[in-house]
Amino acid sequence: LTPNEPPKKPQYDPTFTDKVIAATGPNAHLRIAQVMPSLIRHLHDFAREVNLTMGEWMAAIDLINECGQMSDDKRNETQLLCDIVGLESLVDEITSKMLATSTSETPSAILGPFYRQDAPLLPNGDTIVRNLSPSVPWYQKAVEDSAFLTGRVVSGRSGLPIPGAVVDVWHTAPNGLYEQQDEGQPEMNMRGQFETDADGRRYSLYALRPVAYPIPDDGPAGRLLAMLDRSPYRPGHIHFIVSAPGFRTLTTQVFDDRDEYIAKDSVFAVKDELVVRFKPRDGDPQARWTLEYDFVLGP
Ligand code: MBD
Ligand code: FE
Repeated sequence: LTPNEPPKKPQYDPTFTDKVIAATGPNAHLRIAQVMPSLIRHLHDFAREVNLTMGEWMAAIDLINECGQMSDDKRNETQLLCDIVGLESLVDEITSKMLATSTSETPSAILGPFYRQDAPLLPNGDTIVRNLSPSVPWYQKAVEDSAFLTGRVVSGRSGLPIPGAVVDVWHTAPNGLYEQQDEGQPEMNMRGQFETDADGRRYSLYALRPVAYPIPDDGPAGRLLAMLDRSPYRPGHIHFIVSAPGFRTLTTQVFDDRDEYIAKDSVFAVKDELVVRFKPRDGDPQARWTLEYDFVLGP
C-alpha cells in the first residue's frame, strides 16, 4: 500500500469455506466432525477479516514451530502462547461451567506450565521451603513472607469437611522462579502434597506469601507480548490441585491481595473468589503470616 491509498476490500470466493467443510467424509470421528467445521469457519473468517497475507501466515507458522521446538518437560511454550491470548483460561471456564453443579464450589483456575507430578507427600505442619538457610540470596524475603497455610476441604453438596482429601500445592521461590527453572533450588522445592486428617479434617503447611513474577519472556510468547505492548508479569499466586475420592478434582490458584498485578495478570487467571488476604501471625517463629482457605469440591 502507498500511504494514502484506501485499504482494499477484496471480494473473496463466497463458496470456498463451505467446500472445505463439505470435504469431511461420512466416517469422520463424531467429535471431530462436530468441532472442525466450526474451527475451519472461524479460521477462514479470521483470515478474510484481517486480509491475512502469505508473509504474515508464514510468520505465524514459524512462531508456532518455534514454540514446539523449544518445548520440553521443563518448558511448554505452546501452552504459554495459548495462555497470553486467554485460551487456557477460557477453556478452563468452559470446562468448569460444563461440569459444575453448584455455585458454592471453589472456582477453578488454570494449571499453567509448571506443575510437576509426584511432589512428596508431607505430614501436615511440614514446610515446602526446602532450602531456607541464610546463604540463599532471598533468605530475608523468605523470612518476611513466611506463611502458615491451613483450611478444610469441604463437600459442596453436604457442606461437610472431607477427610483424606489431598492438597497438592506449588509456587515459586521469592526470586520468582519455579524449582525446575532454577539450578539454585533443590529438587521439588516449594512443592508438596498434604492430606486432610481424619480428626481436624484440615490441611496445614508452611509456605511463603507468593511474589509477582514475569512468565518466561525470552521466547516467541514473550516476543508477541512485547509486540502487543504488554507486561509479562503475573500476580503472586499459589497453585493447588485438590482431590478426594468421589469428588471432582479442583485445579486452582489463589492470589495475594497485596499484589499490584492482580488486575493485570498476563494470563488472565484471576477471579474475585480466589483473591486472598494473609493475616499477621503471632507467636510462631516459623511464620509471620497466616492464610486460612477452604476448598469446596463438587461431586
Ligand atoms: C505460570 O506460573 C502460570 O501459573 C501460568 C498459568 C502461566 C505461566 C506461568
Ligand atoms: Fe504459576
